[in-house]
Amino acid sequence: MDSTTLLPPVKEAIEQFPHHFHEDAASYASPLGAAWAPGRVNLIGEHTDYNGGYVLPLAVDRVSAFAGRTRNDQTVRLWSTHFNAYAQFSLAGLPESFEEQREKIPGWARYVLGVATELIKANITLKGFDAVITGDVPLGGGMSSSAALEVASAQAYALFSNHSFSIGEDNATLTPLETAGLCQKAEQNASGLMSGILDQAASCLGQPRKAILLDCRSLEYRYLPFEDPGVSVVVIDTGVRRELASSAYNERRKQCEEATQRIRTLILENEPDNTEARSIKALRDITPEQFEQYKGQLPQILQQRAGYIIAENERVLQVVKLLEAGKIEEAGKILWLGHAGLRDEYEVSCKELDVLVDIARDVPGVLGARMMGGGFGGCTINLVRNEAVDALSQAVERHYQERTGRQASIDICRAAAGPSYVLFEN
Ligand code: GAF
Repeated sequence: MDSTTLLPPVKEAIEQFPHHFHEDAASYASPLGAAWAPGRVNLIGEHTDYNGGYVLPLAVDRVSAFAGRTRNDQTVRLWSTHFNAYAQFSLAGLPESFEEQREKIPGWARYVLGVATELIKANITLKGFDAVITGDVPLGGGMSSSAALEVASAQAYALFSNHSFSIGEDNATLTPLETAGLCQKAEQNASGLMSGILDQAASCLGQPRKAILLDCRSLEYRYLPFEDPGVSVVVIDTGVRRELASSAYNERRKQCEEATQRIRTLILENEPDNTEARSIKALRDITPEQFEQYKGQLPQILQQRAGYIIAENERVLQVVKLLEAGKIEEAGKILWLGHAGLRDEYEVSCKELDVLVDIARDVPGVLGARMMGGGFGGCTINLVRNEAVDALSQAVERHYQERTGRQASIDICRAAAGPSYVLFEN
């Protein structure tokens, strides 16, 4: 591969490798190689993944990248350009040694250790390697930097284990969704966030100019053309990072499970002949009509949580229909509704996210905006007519700092491919 065509973080990782790992090529078991995977945006379908519902993400043109060489032993040594720090762990003794090793390494390296652990649990043999990690997915910024890191790790293990296993569609050891599932478990074990599969699946399945409609229950997916040349996907980062976000996330997950159980019980008590109700496992299985009928018997908080999820799942299907009919303007309108639900019913927004969405609402040519990802910080996603991007950017510059005391940053993203790698000759 011509190195001039490589993505900037991949190039950077390749350039940085000799500065951080000094041994000469002869002491390694492979030539220099690089592996990378993208972050994601989610058009609609927030918090629906762990409720067995639908999501509509795209992988984006921002990646986490590894460049390195295979070692002759079972050690993994990493240098992170983001954190200016080394980390090291051993593949020997995994999965048993996972928890002990996790406590000894920094947070970012735990994802890489977590992925090794899941691969080894899946009976895959790995080799140690040295690598530099770079990336241009904003860290903790709502574009799934951690999923990008996990999926890039999986791709790096495949590459540096001399392809003892492969990731991909035809005849590969792991399909993209199997890889996503392993990376999801790695995320949960590394960070304690009981995440769904949205982020890792989007990273694994990415394709240029395509959105991915994923059914998180059946794991069936299909691609939707997403290439209106007149509309940009604009991501605006609030600059807010909240440490406690994962406990609130896990709490939402529990509330959804509780709401499901209660509604199921109510249906079974009131409709003894409704055999289908016995198979209700998640909010995904409850229709809007059933919810309307029984919601009055739920505690207020569960009513709100379940109401949001059931409506959001419907919103995904509406957006899909509208995009397929070429009605992007109408699709955009649904994003505003999604935000209102996340703010008022699911209560995972924050002042800064709400301010960004309010600012966007006042800019003509913004078709829709909403907070994206787990919430409590991170970013908003905005569908914006190209000619309105500058106006949005100016409006954010003018009003965001004044209303929040913070600085926001703006990015335009394009739908991009999933994980990949390159291996050089020497
Ligand atoms: C986070 C999680 F990791 C995802 O699984 C998903 O639940 C998302 O929040 C909310 O839609 O990114």
